[in-house]
Amino acid sequence: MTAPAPSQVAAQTRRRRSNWALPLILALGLAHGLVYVLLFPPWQHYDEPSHLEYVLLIVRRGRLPHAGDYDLSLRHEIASSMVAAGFYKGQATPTIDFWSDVPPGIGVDELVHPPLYYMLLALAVRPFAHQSVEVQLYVARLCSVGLYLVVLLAAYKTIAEAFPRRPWLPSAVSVFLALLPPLAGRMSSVNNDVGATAAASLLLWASVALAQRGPSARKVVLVLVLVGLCLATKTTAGIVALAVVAVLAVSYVPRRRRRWLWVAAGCLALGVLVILLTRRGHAASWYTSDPSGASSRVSVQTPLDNSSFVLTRQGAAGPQEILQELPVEEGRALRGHTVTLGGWVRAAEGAEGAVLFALDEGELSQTWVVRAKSVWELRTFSSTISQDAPGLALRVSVRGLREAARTVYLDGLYLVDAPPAGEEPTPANAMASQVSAGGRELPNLLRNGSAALSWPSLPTALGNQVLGRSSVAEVLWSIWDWRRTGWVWPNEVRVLFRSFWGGFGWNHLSLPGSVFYVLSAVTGLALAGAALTLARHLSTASHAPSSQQRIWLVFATALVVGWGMALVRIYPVFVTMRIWWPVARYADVVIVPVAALLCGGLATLVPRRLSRAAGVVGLIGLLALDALAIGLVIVPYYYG
Ligand SMILES: [Ca+2]
Repeated sequence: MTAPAPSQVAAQTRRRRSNWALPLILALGLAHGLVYVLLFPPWQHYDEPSHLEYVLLIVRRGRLPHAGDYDLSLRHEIASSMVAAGFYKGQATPTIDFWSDVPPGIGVDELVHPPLYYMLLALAVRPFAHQSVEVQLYVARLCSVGLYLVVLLAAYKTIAEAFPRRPWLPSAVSVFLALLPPLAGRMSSVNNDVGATAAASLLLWASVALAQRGPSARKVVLVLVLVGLCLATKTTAGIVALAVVAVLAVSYVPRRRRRWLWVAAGCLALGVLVILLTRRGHAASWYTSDPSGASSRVSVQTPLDNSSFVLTRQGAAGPQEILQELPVEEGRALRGHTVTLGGWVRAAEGAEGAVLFALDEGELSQTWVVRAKSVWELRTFSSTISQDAPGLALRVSVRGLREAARTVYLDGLYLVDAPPAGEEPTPANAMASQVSAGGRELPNLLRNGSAALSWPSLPTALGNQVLGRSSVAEVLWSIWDWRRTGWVWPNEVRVLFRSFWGGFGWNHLSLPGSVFYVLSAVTGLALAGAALTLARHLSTASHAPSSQQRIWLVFATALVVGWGMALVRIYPVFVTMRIWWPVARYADVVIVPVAALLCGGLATLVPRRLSRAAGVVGLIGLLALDALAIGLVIVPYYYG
């Protein structure tokens, strides 16, 4: 008989340790999750009322609801419970009219989401269907806590599989996830992000196991089933899953053939680029959401040149509305000023009718309806901008207008920082970059007022796909329009950072500002450590087994896609409409790689002999963060 090899002994020790570590961590997560279930009064998480409404519609009807669906009595129950639970603390409380057929508002419609998470909760809530909506809410929250435990289990197993030479890392990562206060808050709420996080974490576990041990029919089927599960839960999880599986699949293409794959991918990218750059239908700097494939720009002879904007009532041959927002500081510089705006207007032969000009200043909007005739006419309006305008946008539209023009052409659209003079201001050149008014030339504050320039446009089927709240085309244009939108980045990164470490409820509760200085330092160190590990890994990458490289690839793909999607959600940026600052919850689907990055990164910086002490410090730090969150933020706000 031979003695077991040292590696086998180590593996046995690890197994023995994991035997008690994992149940303990799950118990910790359960206890923490339950504390957060009880800590938050009903409806106090992101869109919790409308997420629960989805569940209860399934329970009451025994079938899936469709977008825009509602049950009047259910709405009344939820809305009155919100009032009773102090939902409108610090704001005007709406009165619920029980005799009205119009359902009271309880938040944004969630019925557009895939149903899997809601179906799961409906199964659990069904036995309590005769109880009050609050009881049903708490039952649903308990299901979410169950999914929280799934995430902790998946995290432990994923990291154990991925980094067998770091036996302490699975515990560190899963304890971090079990104790991170905002995550415990979100994972104990009713929200499909909870289901998405669980589904995506399971998929990452299966993908890492496949990468580590090599593919087998059973593993491949499991991964594909989990991709389906992600897609059926939430788009964010589905996109991460598809990206991870695609990258994993490519990594199994033999090296020689992979070169051809790169060539093919390069050709495809080039093709897409050519299509983007040649399909230049849309007028640059002008936004339209309907239908984004229909061009806002046509060749029509105008008083200035032969490029014209076009609007059509049906939105078939052209959009129904175009809009341009000034860069924030330019719009705000006009506060209190009287501006003059206008442009050339003509309807197509036999398509005469109304067209609306609007100057949007956030809540306020100044509008003018004019009749477009079959000859070119110059229209001029003026308005004084309010002192508190958040920004300024010009909109021209036939949408929803009575007797709207069927097809209307526009050119030389302008906005100048001057009150109307005696003589009508006129675009002074073909580009409409200058406007002559009262014997002088003023700069046109609108870009591309003559529709002379164009933006790349997408095929309608792709451009009209909805990403979050807006179309793919709008998102791409606004990224392209970085001069106007680039200012959001520093603020956006700050919002993501703060909501990750210390945002609660609807992100209306936050840890005190000073705590974030410490957290910035911790995050900075962790990222530096992770970068160091990555550099070391890359310098020895050719020696590393390919399974290890695949695991890095899976994690890197998940991180880039998960956080990339969260960042892109800010687009399109219009200060004259509401800006929805994306919060860290949108990246929860990749919370396991994030925790691995932070814990692993910090550990890299600690000498091996101090690692146990560092672990204890980390644990104390997390408990302190939790104590601060509960004692300084959550309890004083709800129970103070
Ligand atoms: Ca023109």
